[in-house]
Amino acid sequence: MEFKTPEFIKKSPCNPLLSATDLPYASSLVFNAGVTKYNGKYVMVFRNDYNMKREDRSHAQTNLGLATSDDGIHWTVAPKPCWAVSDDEIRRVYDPRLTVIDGKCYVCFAMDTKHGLRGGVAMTEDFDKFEILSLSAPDNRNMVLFPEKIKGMFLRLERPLPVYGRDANHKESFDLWCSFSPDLRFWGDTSLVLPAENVAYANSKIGPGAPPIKTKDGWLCAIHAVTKVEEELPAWHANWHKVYFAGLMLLDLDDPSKVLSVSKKPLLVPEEPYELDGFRGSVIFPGGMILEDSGEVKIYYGAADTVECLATADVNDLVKFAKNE
Ligand code: BMA
Repeated sequence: MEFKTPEFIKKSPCNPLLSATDLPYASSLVFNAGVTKYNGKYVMVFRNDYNMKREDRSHAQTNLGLATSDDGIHWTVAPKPCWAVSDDEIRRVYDPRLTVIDGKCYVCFAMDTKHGLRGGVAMTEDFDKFEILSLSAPDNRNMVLFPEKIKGMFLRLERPLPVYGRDANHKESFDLWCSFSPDLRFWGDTSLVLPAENVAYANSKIGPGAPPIKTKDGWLCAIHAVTKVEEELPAWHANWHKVYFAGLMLLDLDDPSKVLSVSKKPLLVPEEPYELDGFRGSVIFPGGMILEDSGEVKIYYGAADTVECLATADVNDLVKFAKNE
């Protein structure tokens, strides 16, 4: 399997944009951020794992941190974390994705609980108070919201983790689904969007990455796609055998449950030192995409579960790539 990030993608010379040493509070790993533009600023909510042993994050604690920026490249981290939940039932909230709809910022997040993994949607106006609007039944996560209602309904992509139901050849293979909601609380009309076996660079799970951006050719969506490999990959812990790529797909503008095309090759391939070496090397996990007026798209991604990074590309090149042209 020899993949390369395509030439039209520019990984930022400022990478990593954010790492543990940039935080004014306890931090071990800073990654898998959601990013959007809100009230004239770039806003990032990132995952911060702290209090961990270098080779073991199973007992690490997690909070969400806030950073703001005027250019989307240089970030100022707020003095304290913006969201942390942990009690008898909830272990942590993580992997946020941000979508602004009608002037309000919504955060999709994953939640580890004593009784399974849940995906949720919260609303915030100040990045200080987060009102949880809905939480899924276990196991489900990697939710992303579309930036507008479609035919009067909110829409989210999501990635359930079926353990018993998946057929024998695809036991550990999870797919990308979507659900509709009239109010962001009640979700239904769930359907399968993209099965993992339809992604050429995944032999394991896939999932939604960044919230979709609208183009004239369809909704442009980043996904993550996981390939298991024989050899052990560099990581701070033993026995790591997965490569996480970013890929792209286009969904129908009027009916986003319909896939128009999926890139046959990965969009972002782990190849830089900060992507290959870290808590889990070879992991690229996209969580935010911003379309600028110039046509540039900023793609934010967690690298190696250790740092937060940026890649840029022209929107037309991304659409062509998603269409395999
Ligand atoms: C996924 C999620 C992500 C993480 C990735 C690689 O299943 O847990 O938070 O970045 O694994 O470890």
